[in-house]
Amino acid sequence: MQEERPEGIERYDDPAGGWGALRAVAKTLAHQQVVAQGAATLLKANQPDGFDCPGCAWPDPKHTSSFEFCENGAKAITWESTARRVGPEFFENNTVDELWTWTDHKLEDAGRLTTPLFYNRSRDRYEAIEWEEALQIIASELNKLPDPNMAEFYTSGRASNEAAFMYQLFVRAFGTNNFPDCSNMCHEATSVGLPKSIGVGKGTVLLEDFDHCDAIFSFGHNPGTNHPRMMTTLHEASRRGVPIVVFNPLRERALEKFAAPQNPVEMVTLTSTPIASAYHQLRIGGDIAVLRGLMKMVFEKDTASIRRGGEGVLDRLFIAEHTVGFRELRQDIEATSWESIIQVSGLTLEAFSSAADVYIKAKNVIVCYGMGVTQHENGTANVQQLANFLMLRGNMGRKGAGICPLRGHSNVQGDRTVGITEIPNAALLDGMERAFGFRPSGEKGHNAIETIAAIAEGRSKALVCLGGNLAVAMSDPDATFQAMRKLDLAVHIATKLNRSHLLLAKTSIILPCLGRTDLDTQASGPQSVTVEDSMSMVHASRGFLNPPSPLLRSEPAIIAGIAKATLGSRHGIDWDGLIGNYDRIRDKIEIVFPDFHEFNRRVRVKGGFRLDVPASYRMWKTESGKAAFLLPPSLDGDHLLRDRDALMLTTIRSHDQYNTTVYGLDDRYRGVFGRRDVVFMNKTDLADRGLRDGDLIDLTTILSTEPRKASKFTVVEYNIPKGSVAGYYPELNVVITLERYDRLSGTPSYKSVPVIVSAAA
Ligand SMILES: Nc1nc2c(c(=O)[nH]1)N[C@H]1C(S)=C(S)[C@@H](COP(=O)(O)OP(=O)(O)OC[C@H]3O[C@@H](n4cnc5c(=O)[nH]c(N)nc54)[C@H](O)[C@@H]3O)O[C@H]1N2
Ligand SMILES: Nc1nc2c(c(=O)[nH]1)N[C@H]1C(S)=C(S)[C@@H](COP(=O)(O)OP(=O)(O)OC[C@H]3O[C@@H](n4cnc5c(=O)[nH]c(N)nc54)[C@H](O)[C@@H]3O)O[C@H]1N2
Ligand SMILES: [Mo]
Repeated sequence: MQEERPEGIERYDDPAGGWGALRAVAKTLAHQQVVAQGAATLLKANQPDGFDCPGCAWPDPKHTSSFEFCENGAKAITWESTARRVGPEFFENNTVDELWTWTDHKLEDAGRLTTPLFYNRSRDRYEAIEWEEALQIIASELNKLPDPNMAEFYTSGRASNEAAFMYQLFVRAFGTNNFPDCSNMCHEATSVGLPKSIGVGKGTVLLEDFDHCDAIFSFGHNPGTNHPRMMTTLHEASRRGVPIVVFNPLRERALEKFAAPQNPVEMVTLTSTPIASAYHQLRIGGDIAVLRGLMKMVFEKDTASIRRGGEGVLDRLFIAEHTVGFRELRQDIEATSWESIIQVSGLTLEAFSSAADVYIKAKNVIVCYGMGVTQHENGTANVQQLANFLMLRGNMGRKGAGICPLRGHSNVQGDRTVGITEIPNAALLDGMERAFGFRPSGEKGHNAIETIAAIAEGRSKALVCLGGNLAVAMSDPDATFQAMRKLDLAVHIATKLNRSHLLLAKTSIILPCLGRTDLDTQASGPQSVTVEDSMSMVHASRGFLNPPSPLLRSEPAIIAGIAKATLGSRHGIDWDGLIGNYDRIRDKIEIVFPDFHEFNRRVRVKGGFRLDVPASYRMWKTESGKAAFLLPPSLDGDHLLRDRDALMLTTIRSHDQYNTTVYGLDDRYRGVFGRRDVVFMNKTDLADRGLRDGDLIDLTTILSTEPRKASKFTVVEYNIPKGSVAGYYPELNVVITLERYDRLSGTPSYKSVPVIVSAAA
């Protein structure tokens, strides 16, 4: 009997990758009308003289590789290099009021922006404006503010090092540290959590460490969709017999089995390689419980080994020589009951025992993790417990072992490195003084959450966005949209139209910029920019396509334009000189951040260079000078959920989206086609609520002062642990209230939202 499923929900039994991935790319190329040019463009991605793929921050084998096929990289590139255009006529035909009713997909799919735009309220239309006039309006609005701290300067992680550095220079010269950043919604828990543990807020492994590891533990990331080139690494590791232990509430297909499109045998024989050696479906938000359980199991096995006259299973030398806090941690973990660990994590004692055996048996272990770990109220603690777990056996700072956060945007890590931070340290201020002869303010500025609060309360009146789609990416669109409409000035530097641009301020301006794939020509000729990947490798990126319109400017040039108009000759910065040749920007970066010594020379070496990560050679830049075992939070909070009959909601990316950019409506590997208005639920949870597969439901937030509701989603019976629900970002951001975020890092709790699920009203 054919089982009856909701519309658009199908079984998907194939491996990830394979022919399905090739077919998807052909379809994307056709849709964006870039077949001829597009195919050639793809071949330039991540090549020594080509551009850095804007798809993700996974490194390349020295950026010298032969072409690596990547379905979602191809989507990101063709989405940018589309033949579609959004010019003045587009806005003549569509009022902002009409555009507001368009979907996020349709807005961006309209094509590349071609001209600076100024919003004309009397006609409710964006209209073309000359660059100089736009820059003068922005300058006069910014200079009108009684206090520079009333302006907010957002960065999305696609900006190059050069653009980000120019931006922080301008903003600091203007006089504020208000730097909300996409990183605040992403890996801030890593940037804040790891320095306390190991003295650096970045990953410690290099790509070649994967060739030497004996086990990989994967927590809360979905590489088949979000870091597809990582599948090459996991595929190789699996074929080498390396166990890959996965902790993820959903059975992500690419973590189960993968057919490498570059492997002719798998392609022709329709076979694939298993990826996970063990797959543990923990409850959403259960990572602290899982890590407590894993460490408790390691301690029990250690005690047992010593009782038998063995040496134990811990790396006692490493712990004694390199760490502090071990005894307190062990005590705390051993005092946690198995009962609570099992209840909160949703995993069995046997699961913990087998995972601990893999961990103990392996000489070198790498832990990889993504948003499933960071986007929780205890996101920072989650990251720190991963470090604890690794350090029990000295898996930090040696070949084949370490921690590997999977960064988001292709240069989100680099933007931070070159000064996008709301909390400048003394080294940064000293560096700026050395390079530019003025000392910027050291006062703490706003992160993303604080920015929205400041705008909502009228304390901030101007917002400049270097890319991104802040309003849609943030929690609670009701509150966020309302806030943004109260601004005096909104400026968006962007490649494509999105909803944030339609949240009108008194003065609204859109400035169209070049993308990664576009040729950037300045006074001295064609320019390269630089980016830093997830493994702290810095390399050059050069676009080569003819820009979509002669009016477009590069991001660094736009920032210099705003700076010159706003600051005039203040601080005597030669804005035009810096833009004329980006080598000069890099010379300044090198003065501010000595880690970039000989920047221009080293970035011209094939493959680029690595920034210093002291923890990767066991140098701990912490307060104590040692790596620190830090105590995890307790598991007590969990009863709040059970008492209220609530479920924990997580929000995830589909296979056809890039953050708020929705390429299409399919989520192939999860068997969802042509729709995104679904939530995944466990069979028992459905039955308990008298619900059936395909019913319409509402989700209501609890444990927040102002509850929010998401209405009329279709429920899909799914293989997900009891007590857990999952659905798509950004559609479900409506139920994530602004007050739910990690107090240590400011990261919104996008992946643990307590909700009540009921039949749709
Ligand atoms: N194609 C594509 N590539 C991208 C992006 C994109 O949108 N599209 N976005 C880029 C950006 S900015 C980022 S940050 C990364 C994001 O990359 P990922 O971190 O892979 O992104 P997500 O889809 O948010 O979710 C990750 C996984 O966490 C799991 N998860 C959910 N809740 C929990 C939990 O409580 N515990 C655990 N252990 N796991 C959980 C989900 O099931 C999912 O598999 O990718 C980057 N690359
Ligand atoms: N519920 C929920 N919310 C989330 C998340 C989640 O997992 N769940 N994830 C969070 C995460 S990890 C992140 S990183 C944020 C993402 O937040 P953002 O980085 O703000 O959002 P994006 O969707 O990546 O931004 C897309 C826009 O960037 C612009 N753009 C694209 N390329 C370029 C370029 O080269 N230059 C310029 N100037 N503009 C460009 C285009 O106009 C496009 O519309 O969302 C966060 N929000
Ligand atoms: Mo991200």
